[in-house]
Order: sequence, then C-alpha cells, then structure tokens
Amino acid sequence: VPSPSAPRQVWPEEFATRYREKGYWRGETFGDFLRARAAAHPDRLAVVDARHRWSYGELLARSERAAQGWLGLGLRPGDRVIVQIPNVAGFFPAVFGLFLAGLVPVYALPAHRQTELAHFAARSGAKALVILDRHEGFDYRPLAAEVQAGAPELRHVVVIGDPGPHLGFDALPDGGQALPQVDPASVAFLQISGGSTGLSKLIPRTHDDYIYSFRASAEICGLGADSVYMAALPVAHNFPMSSPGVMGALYAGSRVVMCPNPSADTAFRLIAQEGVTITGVVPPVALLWMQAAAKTPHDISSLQVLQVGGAKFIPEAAARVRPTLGCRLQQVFGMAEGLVNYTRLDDPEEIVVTTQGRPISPDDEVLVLDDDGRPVPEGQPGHLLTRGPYTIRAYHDEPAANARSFTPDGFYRTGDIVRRLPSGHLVVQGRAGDHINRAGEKISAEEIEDHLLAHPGIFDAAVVSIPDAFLGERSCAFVILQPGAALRAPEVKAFMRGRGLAEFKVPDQVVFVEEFQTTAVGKVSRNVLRAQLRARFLDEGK
Ligand code: J2J
Repeated sequence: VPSPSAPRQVWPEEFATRYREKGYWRGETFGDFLRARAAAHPDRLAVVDARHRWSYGELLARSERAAQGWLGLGLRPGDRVIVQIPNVAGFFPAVFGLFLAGLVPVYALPAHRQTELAHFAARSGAKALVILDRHEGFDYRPLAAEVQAGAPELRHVVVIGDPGPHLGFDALPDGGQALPQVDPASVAFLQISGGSTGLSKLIPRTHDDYIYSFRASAEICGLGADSVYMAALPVAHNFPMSSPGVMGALYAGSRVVMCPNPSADTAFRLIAQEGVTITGVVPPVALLWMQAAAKTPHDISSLQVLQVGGAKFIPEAAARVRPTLGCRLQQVFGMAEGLVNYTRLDDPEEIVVTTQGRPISPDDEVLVLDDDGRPVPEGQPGHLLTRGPYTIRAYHDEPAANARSFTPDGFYRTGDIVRRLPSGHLVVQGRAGDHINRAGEKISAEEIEDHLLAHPGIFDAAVVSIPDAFLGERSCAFVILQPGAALRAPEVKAFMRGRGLAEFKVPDQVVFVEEFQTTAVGKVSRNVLRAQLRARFLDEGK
C-alpha cells in the first residue's frame, strides 16, 4: 500500500527521470537503509550518548517499536509530527519510527520557543509534537503544553524521558499493524528554512533526494565502518543532519556520537573517549576550540577532519585549524533548501583555506548572475542560483515566497553573493538578502522588526547585521520611540524575550534614533534603509 497522503515533491518528469537514470535517486527510503544496515551488521555500534550505546540492530528494533507506537496513537501515513529533540540518542528511534510509519517529521531546533513552534504547527498542520523532557537546564514540557493549548490540530505531546502531564514515548500503545510501504518519491520530512524574509518556511525533502545528498556527502568525506561522526551542533540543523551528518554516518555504517553542547570541554572529552574522527561546527565554535586547544593540551588526536560551515570562515582562522587542532579542515557551504559545497579532502591547502568548496553533484547546476540576470565573467561576484537532484523546487505551501525564490525554470535563488573559480570552487562574498547570520543561525530582519513593532512604545524599528569578530555578525535593532515613551535597551530586550522567541533572535544591541533618513523620492525600501543604517553605524564607530 503506498502511503496515501504523503505529498510527492514534484520535479518535472524529465529531471526526475534523469536523476533516476544517473543513479542519484535509487528508490530507497530512510526505513529501507536502516533495515539494510541492521541486517548487514546488527551488532555494530550505531549511536552513542551519555546514557545509551545502541547497535544497529537495537536501533532498528527501537525504531520499529516506535513506528507501532506512532500508528497506535491513531496517526496515519502522511501526518506531520514536530520533532524538538536535542542531541541525544533518543532522537533516532523517534524519527526513524516516524519514517517507518510513513509519518513526516517537522524539525524544530532546541532553541525554538512558543512563537516558532506555533508557527510550525500552523503551517504543517502537525498532529503531534515529540520532545525530550529536559535538556541543558531547560524543561520542554511546559513549553509543549503552551504550544498545544494554542494549536487545535496538535492532538498529542509525546515525551522522551519523564512525561509529566503528557504521553511517555516508551508507553505508546502498540498499533499492531503492518507498517506501510513508503514511497521513496514522497516527502520524508519538513526542514526549517533560515527565514531570509519573514517567518521560517518549511522545506519539503523527499527520501530520494535527501538520501542522495548524504550518501554522496559520506563518500566525499570518506566515511566508512571505522569512522566516528560526532554531532556537535543541534542535530535538527541540516548541516549536522546531512553534510554528511548523522544520516550520512548511519548510511555509511559509521558510529554516531551525540554531543549535548559544543563547548570545547564537552566536545574534547567526547572526542577522546569515543575516538571521534570527524565532526562539523560553525565558525565561532571552531574559534573557541582553537583557543581551548592552544591553552591546555587535550587528546583530540583521533580527529581527522573538522568541518566548518554555516557562515563564512575567514581565511586567517581557516589557516590555523591544522596547526592548532592537528586535523584537516573541510569547509562546507550548504543550505537546507539543497545545494551543498565541500572542499575536498585532497584539495590543495590554499583552496581549503580560501574557498567554501564545490558542489556535491555533477548535476548541481550553478549560475552566478548580475543584478539583471546575466552571467558574470568567471571569478566575478554575482547572485548564486542553483538547481539539481537534491535542491527543492518550492517551499511547502508558500505561493508568494515561491514566486520570489524560484525562477520559472526552477532555479532556487539562494540570496548569496559568490565568486566561482575556474576549478568550480565557490567563494562566498556576502548576500543580497536581509537576514542576519549570527554564528550560523539565520535571523530574518523582518521577523524581528515585526516583534519590536508590537511594543506600544516603539514607533518604528529596523534590524541590521553588524560585523562581529566572534559571532561573524550580530544583530542590531535601530528603534524610534513613540513620542513620550522612555524605553531603554534592557527593556527592549526583555520585551523581546517575552515574545516567546528563540534566544538567538533577541537583538544583541539596541540603538535609539530620532528618525530614519528617507530620501526626497519618497519611501525608501527597507533594504535600502537597513543598508544606510548599517553604513552610518559602522562609519560612526570608526
Ligand atoms: C558562508 N555562508 C554560509 C559558508 C552556509 C551544510 C552547511 C551549512 C548549512 C547551512 C547547511 C556557509 N560560508 N560556509 O544546510 O547542509 C550561509 C549561506 C546559505 C545559508 C544557508 C548544510 N554555509 N552559509 O548553513 O539553511 O548564506 O544551512 O545560503 O542554515 O547559510 O543556511 P542554512
């Protein structure tokens, strides 16, 4: 029985046929590959965290039980389930259980709060939410209750650990049903976009396209039976999920180590304990690790490859990775919408240090265009557009955003400004859009401005990115107060905290201004205004 209601992501037939003929899409599902690995090497360790060490066989058994549990709740193939689980082993039975039952995970980050979760629930029509009870000092159960109270379709909250008032993951009723035949061309899960304008969009990824991206990534990164991949960033992020991430590692039959937070202390201890060979971090984490390694000696000699991505890693810092950490650097420039670029393990050091890599696939089509949509000469900066066997053709249910973000012939406008070298390697120069890339977390200026405007004392607000030596970029809110209002920066930040947002979205800095300069021509666009404010701020800072 094909899963009845899981939508299929539609690439035009000629493309789908080509991607199948070339062997990129192999008609395999998440459930298929886990079953195959569990059959091939049931006793090999698959997943490790502070409390669990599960073999491939045990992981499959737990996932099949979970699949029965999901169906036992009355969920039906195609139904969406929000997954908000940090880096613990329990992530895997939960999501592989969903895959095996033909259900569709919607990945939320551990940092997301009521406002974001409510948005995901509304956009996806999710029927359930699965969480870990608590992590790093935060209790997710009251948050889940609050989300459920505002989302009529969200019928179940399922908790790994102590369920409190909710349902326990280990106590789900056994559906006692045959698991469905899952269509590999169907949407496997919904990933969260960085939200370059407005609120985060949902990104539909199919089994076929996503498995291709991490299978090929695992090959590029040389993963095999002896590799140990550590998830240092929150695993719901596309980078640690799939580049090659935990999924690429499991596909390759490697071991996955779940690191609860990326502090040097925690990460270095786990690297030594578990013999980690490869992990991926954002630039600020790489900087902290290099600092820590220079200060006190640690045994991280097992680490062969440190991947850095999510935001620009400056060449000066990139050059220090090998001398300070004693491992190779791999730069990764990717996006949850699809295209991922890697420097290759055998690229010359110069390329590894100064570029953000080249695409995974020979069929990744890359355009670098000027403002008028014409190709720029090689080596010149331009807008990056892309299309290929694992890049989406549309967001989930977003007609307006889709019209903006995709060309009529299906290229995704990444919003990034890049240069392409003759070797095909890309150098990220900046971006055209208006989000803030804060240590790899993408924040939409528009989303934050809308929250600021909800304060009765605020007349207008513009949020811009400011270069930051550690974070790469920090967020700065320029605020015009209502006449008579007397707000200070801490009050604005406290107000934003009360909006139920991920903490990383609270502006790092608040600057009060009397007015926004507008031109005589009339109302300037928000983009121009933000650029003016940023320029003035940087000027005055000098
Ligand atoms: C500069 N900017 C980068 C880099 C991403 C692997 C790695 C990262 C992501 C990711 C991912 C960058 N240098 N090395 O999904 O699978 C910025 C670009 C890009 C945006 C995408 C993966 N690596 N970026 O970061 O969806 O602006 O994915 O368009 O979170 O991050 O963000 P996101």
